Amino acid sequence: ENNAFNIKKIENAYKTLQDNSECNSLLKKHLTQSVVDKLKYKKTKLGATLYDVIRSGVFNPDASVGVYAPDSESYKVFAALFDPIIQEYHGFGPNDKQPDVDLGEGRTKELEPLDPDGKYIISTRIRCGRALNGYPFNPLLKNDDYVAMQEKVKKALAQVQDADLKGTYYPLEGMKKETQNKLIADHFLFKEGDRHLQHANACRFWPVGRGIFHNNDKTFLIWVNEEDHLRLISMEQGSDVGKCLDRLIRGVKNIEKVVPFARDPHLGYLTFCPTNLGSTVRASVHIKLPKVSARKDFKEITDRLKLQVRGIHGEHSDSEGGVMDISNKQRLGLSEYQAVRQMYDGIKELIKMEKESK
Ligand code: ADP
Ligand code: CIR
Repeated sequence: ENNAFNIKKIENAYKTLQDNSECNSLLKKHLTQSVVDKLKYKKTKLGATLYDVIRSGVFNPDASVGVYAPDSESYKVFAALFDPIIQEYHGFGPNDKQPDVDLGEGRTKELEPLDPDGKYIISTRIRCGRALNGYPFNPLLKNDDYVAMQEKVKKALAQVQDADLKGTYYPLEGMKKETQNKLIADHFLFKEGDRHLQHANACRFWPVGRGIFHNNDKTFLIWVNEEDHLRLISMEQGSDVGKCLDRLIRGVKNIEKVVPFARDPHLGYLTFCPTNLGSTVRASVHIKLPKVSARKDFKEITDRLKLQVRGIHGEHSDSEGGVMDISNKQRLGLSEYQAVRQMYDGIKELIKMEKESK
């Protein structure tokens, strides 16, 4: 509710952020006094306020971005804050339009294995996010929504046709801690207790309605109701990006036949975090590049190639044994296929540099 108390919280949050010299988030940069004054009285139809948008980044000054959209309307109502953040993260302006869907069907063969000898790349993963039509994002979902959404998705998953994609849905509720921790350690399942998500009010009623589907080989997986309603994932050992993408495309097509996904004409597929809008694709490799990654200008190199570097256990984790997670950075303003290519071309270049370094 946008009462005096909520407005006070927004004003205090603004001061806290601006006074924190260690905070470098996009939220801090773009939440100016004039943006606060413009947005502090606003509310979406479902009742989300500016405080709900910025809460995560206020409690986590080390965030790189710091904002989430409680519902899709938030991207419009709070555009004065989201637009400059989206512009800076993706290079996508308020009048730009997400291109039509192009998953790369029929062209996956162009993406030959990046490292056929297996000298640098350990594994490849491509994921995309989807929202179910008619539901807001986590902070506004009720216990019953989680239950209903999980049921819908389970029904859809039971209709998967392709033999290699068929699998089982495992709800988090009732899962043995041991099983859960093993799935997380092996990179298959989302982690629990992410403080960025928790402070965004995204973990309410946990573990109700949360779970994971996977095929027998654990090469096609779907996360249900973690950060996004759905995360569809294709992953495998080695560097065959084309094969990995082909499997993801078939998975997406199998599911979208039965569940309608939320798509916006301007922003493309809708996601909870603005960094994932549009294509929603993060294509990554687990890779070792001892020489190139030791260079002082490694960050400049990856920035130029539009690549994002994460640690071995994903976002906000550290590298281990020299293994990094490197992916496309941009997701909005380019097609799904182009997002995969951003990773593919960049990694190709990094491997070339590694080979040429002394
Ligand atoms: P997301 O990719 O969904 O944005 P994370 O960065 O948290 O989220 O990564 C989720 C999981 O996927 C982590 O366990 C991470 O180590 C794993 N992962 C990411 N890329 C790869 C890869 N190329 N090979 C194996 N596991 C990967
Ligand atoms: C943050 O701001 O650090 C978290 N809310 C996650 C942001 C999305 N992740 C990313 O692209 N690094």
